[in-house]
Amino acid sequence: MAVSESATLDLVFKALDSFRIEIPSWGFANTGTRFGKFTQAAAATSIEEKFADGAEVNRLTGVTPTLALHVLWDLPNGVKDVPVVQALEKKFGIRSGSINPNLFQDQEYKYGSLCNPSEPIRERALKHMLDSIEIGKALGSRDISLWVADGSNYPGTQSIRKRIGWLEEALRISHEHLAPNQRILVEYKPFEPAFYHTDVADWGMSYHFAQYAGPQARVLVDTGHHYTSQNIEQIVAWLMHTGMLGGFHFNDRRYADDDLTLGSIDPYQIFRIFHEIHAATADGLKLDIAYMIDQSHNLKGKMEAMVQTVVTAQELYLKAALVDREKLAEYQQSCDLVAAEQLFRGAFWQDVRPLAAAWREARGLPADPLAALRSSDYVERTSNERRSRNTAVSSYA
Ligand code: RM4
Ligand code: MN
Ligand code: MN
Repeated sequence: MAVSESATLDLVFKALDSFRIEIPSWGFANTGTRFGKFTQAAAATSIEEKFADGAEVNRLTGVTPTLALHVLWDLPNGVKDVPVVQALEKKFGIRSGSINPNLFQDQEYKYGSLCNPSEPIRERALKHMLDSIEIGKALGSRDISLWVADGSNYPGTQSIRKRIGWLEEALRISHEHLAPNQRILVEYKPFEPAFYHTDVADWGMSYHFAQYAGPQARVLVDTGHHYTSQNIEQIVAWLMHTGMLGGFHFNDRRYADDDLTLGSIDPYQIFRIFHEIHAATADGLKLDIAYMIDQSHNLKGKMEAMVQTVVTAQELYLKAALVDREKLAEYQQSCDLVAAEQLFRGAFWQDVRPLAAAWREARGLPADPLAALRSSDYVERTSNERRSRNTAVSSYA
């Protein structure tokens, strides 16, 4: 093997060994659009089945050792459900990942949760935050991943500024309850379910709230939560520069929060984000980034979509790791635009699939996890087991 080839393999192994990505429990359950749900026979109908599916994705890919949990969907009895989850961790060999408070589906939250004008409702929402933090502590999970669905639909109907103050206060109190290893990640989203204003609409607002909360709070970037053609890698660069990048919710989008599978519309964008991260790491920035998938698949098979996503994430992470950053820095310095762009895009165009397969084989994993899933009987078996429980269809009206 030529020296440069073995140097490349070294780089590939280092990059893939260091990459882990969290999968969401809700990616395995029946979901849909606001017009209806389309059920799948193999969809997980319980927390146990979500753990089983998550463990199978980890068995096939080797890089998804944690499962993100949504409190009301997965721990409907709050902290009391922790032993159930711990038993499943043991049984299936994967751990609980980020804890996602659920502040959007209770009737009380019609006009908001932590930003609701009613003090008792805000207190109820805060209590849910504190319960979520306790769940995180009990499960030994680090991140509380907070998405606040609050906002308003009609101009003049809410005090935007009062609501900022209420959220600041809730985050400050929540932060006081964190264990030393815990973090709060503040997610932003420009619209939906509120369409006139959302209380945490963009990264600047998340940044402010995270800073206000305290030193263990960071910003969470959900790639689906941006307006069309927004430069997400620039946001990522800013958050790394200021030490405020906490993690990602990965998915792809054509319009907004479509939750399409990662890289299905614009793989180059994810490559560009990973490039910023590799470059910052090489420049010595201390980063602690939680890579998480936030997708719900209602057209593709859930297991297939998840495995496809994990493999795509690895490939894009790897392509970005292979950018010759020293050369690129020279071209950037001398403003040789064409050379810089050719080098950058050249890394994106490389077919890294054989390299990823070589890494998997060396690590005792299936060389092609998606093919391995398709040739296994996992989906057929779980379809047969779960079919009778997957018949309920809910409608929009
Ligand atoms: C939101 C947001 C949150 C996710 C919910 C289900 O749009 O992305 O992270 O928990 O969807
Ligand atoms: Mn999200
Ligand atoms: Mn979303």
